[in-house]
Amino acid sequence: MKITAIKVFVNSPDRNFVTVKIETDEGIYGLGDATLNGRELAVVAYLENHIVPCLIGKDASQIEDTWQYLYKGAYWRRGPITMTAIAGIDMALWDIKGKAAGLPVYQLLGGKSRSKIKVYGHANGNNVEETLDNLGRLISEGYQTIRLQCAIPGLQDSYGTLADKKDYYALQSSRSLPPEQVWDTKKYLNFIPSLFQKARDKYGYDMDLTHDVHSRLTPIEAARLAKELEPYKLLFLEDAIPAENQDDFLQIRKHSTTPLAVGEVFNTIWDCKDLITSQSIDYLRSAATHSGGITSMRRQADLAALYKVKTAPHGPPDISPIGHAAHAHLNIWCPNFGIQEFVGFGGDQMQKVFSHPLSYEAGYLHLSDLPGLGVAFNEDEASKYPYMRSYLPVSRLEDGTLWDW
Ligand code: GCO
Ligand code: MG
Repeated sequence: MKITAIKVFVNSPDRNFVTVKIETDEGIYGLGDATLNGRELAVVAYLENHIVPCLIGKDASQIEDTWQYLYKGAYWRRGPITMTAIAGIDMALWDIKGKAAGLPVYQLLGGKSRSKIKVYGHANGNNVEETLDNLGRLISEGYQTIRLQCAIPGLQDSYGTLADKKDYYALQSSRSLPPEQVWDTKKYLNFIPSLFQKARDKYGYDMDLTHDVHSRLTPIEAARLAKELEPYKLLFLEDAIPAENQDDFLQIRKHSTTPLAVGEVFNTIWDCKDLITSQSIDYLRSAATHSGGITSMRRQADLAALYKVKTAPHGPPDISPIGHAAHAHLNIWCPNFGIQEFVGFGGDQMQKVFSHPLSYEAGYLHLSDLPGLGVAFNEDEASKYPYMRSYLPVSRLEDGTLWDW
C-alpha cells in the first residue's frame, strides 16, 4: 500500500488544530494530530517542507521504519516541533493499519487490558467557594478523581482558572498575542494547602485529588508543598518543578511521599528515561501528539512498567480528538495505565469538524470498536474556520522578572 498524498490542515474550530491526512493507492486514508499549542505553523512548515516530500510513494504499512527514518534519519533529533510532526504521521499510519485490518488500533497493540478508561476532571474557580462548588458538581457527575486549581488570592488570572471566560475554549481562543500573568510563589504556597484542607473537610476522602503546579517552584519549595499536602492524600502532584534538572525530583522525594507526575512537555523516551529508572516519579504524562505518536508512547509505557510508573497522558483541550483517540487506544491496552486527563469533548464547532469514538459515563471513557483510531474529519466544515494566531500566556513576577508559565 503506497502513500499517494499527505495533506496538512490547520483550522480553528473553537481553537487551532493541525490535522494530517495520509492517502494511499488503496483508497484507505489515515488521520493524525500534529497540534502544538501556540506554535502550530512551525509544525505545518516542518511537515510540508521537510517530511511530506520524503514519504510520497513509500509503503504506508512500514510504521516502524517510517518513524526511525523521520527520527534518526533527520540527524537533528527530538524537540517539540519535530516530534509533533512525527506524531501526526505516526498516528495516521496506525489509523491506516487499523482500517486495512478492519480492527481498532488497540487490537493491533495487543488487545484490551481493561474495559473502560478512568479519567480525572478539572474543578477550578476564582475563589475557594466556587472551586469547591465545581468539585461537588464533578463528584455528582461521577468523577472519582479531580484536579483542583483555584485563583490565588492577590493574583489575577492564575493558571488553570477561567477568570471571566465560560470554558477553556473561550479562554484560549481569545488570545492574539501572549497575555501576561503575575506570579508570586509566597502567595501561592501560603494558599494551596488550605484549599485542599477545605476540599477534604467538605467532601471527605473517597475521591482522589490532584493539583498542577505548572512548573513554577524551585526544588525545595516543591518539597515543602508536597510535604504540606501529604495529609490530603493526593493521587499526584503534577509538574512541581520544570523537568530540566531531572535530579531535582529526588530532592522532592527525600522530603515527601506525595506521588509525583510529570511529562506533558516531554517529546521522547529520552526525556523520561532517567526519571523512570531512578524511580523519581510515579505518573508519566507524555502525550502522543507531542511525544512522537503511538510508536513512541508504547515504548515509554513499557519502560515505565518495569519501574512501577503508571501512565497518565496529558489530555488538554489543545490536543485534537485524533490525539485523544490515540490515547484511548493506548490506555485500553497499556497494562500500567493509571488515569487519563479529560476536559470534555470541546465546543460546537469542534464537534462538527471531528467525530470521535469516545463517550463519557460516570468517571470513565468508553471506546467504540471502529477500525483504526475511529475518528472522522469533516474537511468542508473545517475549512469554515481559518487558523487564528494564538499564544499561551507568559508569567512575570510583580517586579517584572520573567518566570515560568
Ligand atoms: C494540563 C496542562 C495544560 C497546558 C496546556 C499547554 O495539565 O492539562 O498543564 O493546561 O498548560 O496544554 O498547551
Ligand atoms: Mg499540566
